[in-house]
Amino acid sequence: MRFSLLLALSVALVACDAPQTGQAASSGHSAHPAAQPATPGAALPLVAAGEGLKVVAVPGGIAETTVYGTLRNTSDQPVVLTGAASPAAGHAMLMTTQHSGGAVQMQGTDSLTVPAGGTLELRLDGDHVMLMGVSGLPEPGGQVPVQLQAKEGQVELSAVVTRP
Ligand SMILES: [Cu+2]
Repeated sequence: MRFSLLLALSVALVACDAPQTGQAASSGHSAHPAAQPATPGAALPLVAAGEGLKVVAVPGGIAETTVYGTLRNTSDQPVVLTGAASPAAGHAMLMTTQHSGGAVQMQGTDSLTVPAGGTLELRLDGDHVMLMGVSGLPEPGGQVPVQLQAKEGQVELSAVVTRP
């Protein structure tokens, strides 16, 4: 009786752990092993703040544009973004902007962090989400879904197309 109960328990644990394996292996903190890990695929606790997210309209022939605006983290844990996607773009990436002397240089980054309970400002000349291979962007005033991704899950927000 006791044996079969233990067996059932361990099977349940294995089944429970399986989808978490990759995350557990790469997670840097193990201070609370008993705490419930975030569920992969869960909705990230991010909302658009201020005037919301915007995406810059591009003339025909231009296939790259920028998503900017303010993201607010409504949780008490930092959200580390690791990627982005949009149905209006073939590819999306996180970028930072370096200002050195008079030069301004954009470069890809592996992550952008929205601090716990705080905001991350996405700017044309700062941290931003770059859409590449853009096609079928609506006219200014239209909206485009932008998915933000982290290890713990993702969230889909809406960006309003604005004139450059
Ligand atoms: Cu960029």
